[in-house]
Amino acid sequence: MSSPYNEEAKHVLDRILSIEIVRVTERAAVAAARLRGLGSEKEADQAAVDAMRRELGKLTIDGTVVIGEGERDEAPMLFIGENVGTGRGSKVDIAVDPLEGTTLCAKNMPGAIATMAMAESGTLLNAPDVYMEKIAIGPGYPKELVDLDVPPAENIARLAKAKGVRPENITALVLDRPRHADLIAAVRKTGAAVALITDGDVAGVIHTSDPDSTGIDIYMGIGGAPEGVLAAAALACVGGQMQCRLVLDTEEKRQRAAKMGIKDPRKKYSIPEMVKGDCVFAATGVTDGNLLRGVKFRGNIIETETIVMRSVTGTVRRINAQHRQLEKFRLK
Ligand code: VTB
Repeated sequence: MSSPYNEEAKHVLDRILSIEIVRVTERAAVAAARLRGLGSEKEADQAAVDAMRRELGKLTIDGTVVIGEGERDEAPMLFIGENVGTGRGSKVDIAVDPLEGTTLCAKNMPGAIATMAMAESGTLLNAPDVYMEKIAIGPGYPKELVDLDVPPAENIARLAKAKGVRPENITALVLDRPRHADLIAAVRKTGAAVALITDGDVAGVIHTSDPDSTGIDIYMGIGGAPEGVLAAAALACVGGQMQCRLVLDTEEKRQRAAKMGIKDPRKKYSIPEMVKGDCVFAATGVTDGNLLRGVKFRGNIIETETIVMRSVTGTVRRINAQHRQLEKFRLK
């Protein structure tokens, strides 16, 4: 009989890596936080990208970016297909959003994070940078309770029934966009409340995993596909359901998706179809938010808060770090 240790050893993503990736999101968050409130989305994003890439380069992995800053011709760094890490060690897929919520950071508004996920090679959905329809609820509900193809009111009714409450006691989180006007109206008509966010739907989806503390029962609407895969990686660790569908509404997008191996452009993906193997997920707060505190600069000390999760065990850690700005420890 194999010992638990041997069982563990079979997993490609060893436990050390799940701590190592914290450094990556910490460095990206600190770099972006230095540019908080300066009104420059691009610069803040670039600082986070540079820092993340530098730290990824130190990891003992043979990594390939599958969710990144864009496709090769439009992104000089962390483009889809780029190899990262030392080249030795486990072969892994990497999903990054070095600054999720560039506008939130540029305007110093709540909820900007630096985030990444790492998974066994070939197990993360390779999604093009297009929109994605998303619906997500927390753990403990019957399988396939909610569905992208049923009307919003029906999803709210099903969720309320399963939770044993009235629709009035349900809160849906939605990105505040004109494209969601009908969705928002339909949800409100049921009596359910709509909480709106201006950006940041990775954190938005994660909110559904702990409704008692976040007050969010369901995430609904259309956001970025890369953010969708990152959120799916987080839910793969903490539990919960998510259903997603790429918005491939032009021939050009369908061709780009086909090149990434997507055969059925209308496919609805569940979490295990987006994240097929073991994964780890980490996010560090850039600005203060419900999920994470932002970076604090206190004299010679920089404080960060990171959440890191691992799907094999479902462990969720919060890591509060103090980075000392002594010459020998200086964060670059
Ligand atoms: C979301 C959100 C991001 O983009 O995915 C959203 O999570 C979707 O795109 O933070 P639009 O802004 O075009 O609606 C962001 O807001 C920015 O990348």
